[in-house]
Amino acid sequence: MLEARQAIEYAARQLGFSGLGVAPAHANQGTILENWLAAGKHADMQWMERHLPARLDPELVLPGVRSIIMLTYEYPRTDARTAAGAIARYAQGQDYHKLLADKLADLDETLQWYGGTQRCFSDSGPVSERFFAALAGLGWIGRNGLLIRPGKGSYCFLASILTTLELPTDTPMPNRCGNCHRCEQACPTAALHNGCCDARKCLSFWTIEAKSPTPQDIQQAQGNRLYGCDTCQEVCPWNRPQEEVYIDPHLLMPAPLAKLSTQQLAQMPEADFQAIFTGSPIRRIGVAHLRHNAAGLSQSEPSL
Ligand code: B12
Ligand code: SF4
Ligand code: SF4
Repeated sequence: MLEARQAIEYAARQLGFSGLGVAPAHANQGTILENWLAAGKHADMQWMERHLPARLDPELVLPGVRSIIMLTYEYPRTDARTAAGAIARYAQGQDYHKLLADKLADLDETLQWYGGTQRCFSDSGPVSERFFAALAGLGWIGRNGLLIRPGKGSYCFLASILTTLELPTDTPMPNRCGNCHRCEQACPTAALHNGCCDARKCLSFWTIEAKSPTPQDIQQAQGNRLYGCDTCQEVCPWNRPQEEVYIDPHLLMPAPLAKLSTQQLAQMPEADFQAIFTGSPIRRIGVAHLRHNAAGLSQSEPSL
């Protein structure tokens, strides 16, 4: 199946993916995820408990799966500030779920040509994307929990293609964090331990995923984070620009978003929210959560 692998590598490059690696589908993931869930570190993301069996056994996601193709897609590295506060770099432009789903559908077609049946995801299905990306030799899991690539750092989306084809696999690379602990030290809520993030403390969770109001101690640490948090990536020495990479212009911040003030956001009418955020990943949290985040900004000291 060398020919299929070469074809998919070529097609992925043409579609703008920056890296591709292949992992065997039936690798043992150990107990990290189970222990994380058992300790309640997923906060109120109940769907993670439901996904556990499929996360540990890709056969439940695609019967007959043999290989998992992991891909990286770069997002902007420059910070994403609005007049009100910071948006996580990955979320400043168009919604990557849709952008990558269309590209993954093209890659699916290429693999069908070689007789494969596929299921494709990017942050949209029960797949341990970081585990398989590391196993596919794309990088290592840093102490900030993210996949880090030598020369390119961690500012990338991961996408996965489960396929029934048996493709040549790649070799994992050693962890290069060394004695560095900058991410753990810089995290404003001490959410990082042993390469895992405790969502109950993580500002990314509270400003994006949480369904309940932010506890006061977390809100005090919010600083100028309007949506998501990049602190544990900003301090990582592997994210100092090294290689030039292609950045998809769809992922850059549109001008109307950059101009929004805290007051406009905190009082934003639903109709304005729909007009400004349709097509953005931020739309998913809804206007009430965005207003809540904006209110948190005005109550805390800037910290980025
Ligand atoms: C739930 C989730 C969150 C939660 C929980 C965070 C967490 N760290 O678990 C919240 C909402 C807080 C969150 C935040 C963020 N997230 Co998030 N998130 C996810 C999601 C959906 C599942 C992650 C998960 O299962 N966590 C639980 C832990 C225990 O499982 P795991 O991360 O898979 O860990 C495995 C590996 O660590 C592995 N492992 C550990 N050590 C080693 C060593 C070796 C050698 C190997 C082989 C494996 C290995 O074992 C674990 C079990 O399989 C993934 C998408 C996906 N389907 O995987 C995106 C994902 C991890 N998130 C992503 C991003 C970008 C972010 C943010 C940066 C967004 C932001 N700027 O605000 C932050 C970063 C926070 C952080 N430091 O992790 C990207 C990461 C890209 C990358 N370069 O790694 C992903 C992959 C989405 C995507 N497809 O692009 N996220
Ligand atoms: S995203 Fe922010 S709050 Fe979450 S672990 Fe990283 S630095 Fe800490
Ligand atoms: S900041 Fe240091 S410890 Fe954290 S992920 Fe980067 S290299 Fe590893």
